Amino acid sequence: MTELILHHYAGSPFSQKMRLILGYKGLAWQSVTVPVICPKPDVLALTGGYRRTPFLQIAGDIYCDTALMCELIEARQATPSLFPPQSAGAERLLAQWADKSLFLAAVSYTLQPAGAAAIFAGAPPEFMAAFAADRAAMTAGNVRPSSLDAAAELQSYGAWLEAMLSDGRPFLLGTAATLADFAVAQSVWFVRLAPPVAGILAPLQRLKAWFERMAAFGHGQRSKSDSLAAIEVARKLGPQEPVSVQAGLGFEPGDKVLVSASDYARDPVCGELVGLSQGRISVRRVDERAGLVHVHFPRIGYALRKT
Ligand SMILES: N[C@@H](CCC(=O)N[C@@H](CS)C(=O)NCC(=O)O)C(=O)O
Repeated sequence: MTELILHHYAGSPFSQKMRLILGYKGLAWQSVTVPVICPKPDVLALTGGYRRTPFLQIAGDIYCDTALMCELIEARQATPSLFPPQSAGAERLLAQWADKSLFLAAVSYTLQPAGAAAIFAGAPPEFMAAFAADRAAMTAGNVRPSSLDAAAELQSYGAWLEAMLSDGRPFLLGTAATLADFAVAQSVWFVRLAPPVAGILAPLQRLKAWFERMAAFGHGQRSKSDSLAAIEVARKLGPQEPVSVQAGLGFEPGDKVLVSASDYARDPVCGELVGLSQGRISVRRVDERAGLVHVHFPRIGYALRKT
């Protein structure tokens, strides 16, 4: 099987979601560390403009957004499943809430001054300023909750999660972990990275035990690589996954299109449409360094327009 290459960085919550899923599935993967802020020239060589973290590469196929990565990893390695039949689809709904509402509350709360000082301990003040400017540009036009608003949300969300575990079940939807557990775990993990503010979770003892069960899945077998090697892999192997444009969805194969996230970090990826289904968009592009690549996005959460 061609190698899984995860492009990520240590402090990224969505990356932590994927690292834990790779651990749960017992998969081997190559690790490429990407910059925390722009510029990210080696990221863009592969993605064509998508700057969010993480993304997953298999040969010359580039998978953006953890929602899509989870579907792909499940297709590659079905057990243990992220979508067990007994959860009856509830895991996707809960994961979407966690990826949006819980994540925004957790990050906005944790990055208040005392939390940010812990998260960025040892970083020079210029980096802190550059980080703030980068994220402000990335979320321009979005309203970010104040730390008090975020604290109020997080307290309620924490209580909801604690209630789900109140009957003694080990995981949020029952006896086995599902996608929902991993989506929630990334935010709990991020809050816990900042001890000065992590006390907000202290009353939630069932959530604490649940988090420890999640952390015990580990990160799978990780080996270190780098962005230049990953670009070379793409150039050498090219895209491998078959793609096709389904009829009746408003687009034709070969349409020149722009794809952009609909919430934040809306930098567009421009290319030729080679794949479209109810769940996925795939765009063909040629990069000077990476050669021919297919960049894949989930259909939900991404705007697709003809240029
Ligand atoms: N919906 C996306 C969200 C990813 C996301 O927001 N990632 C954060 C890091 S955890 C990010 O991209 N931050 C800006 C950056 O890394 O440049 C996903 O599921 O992958």
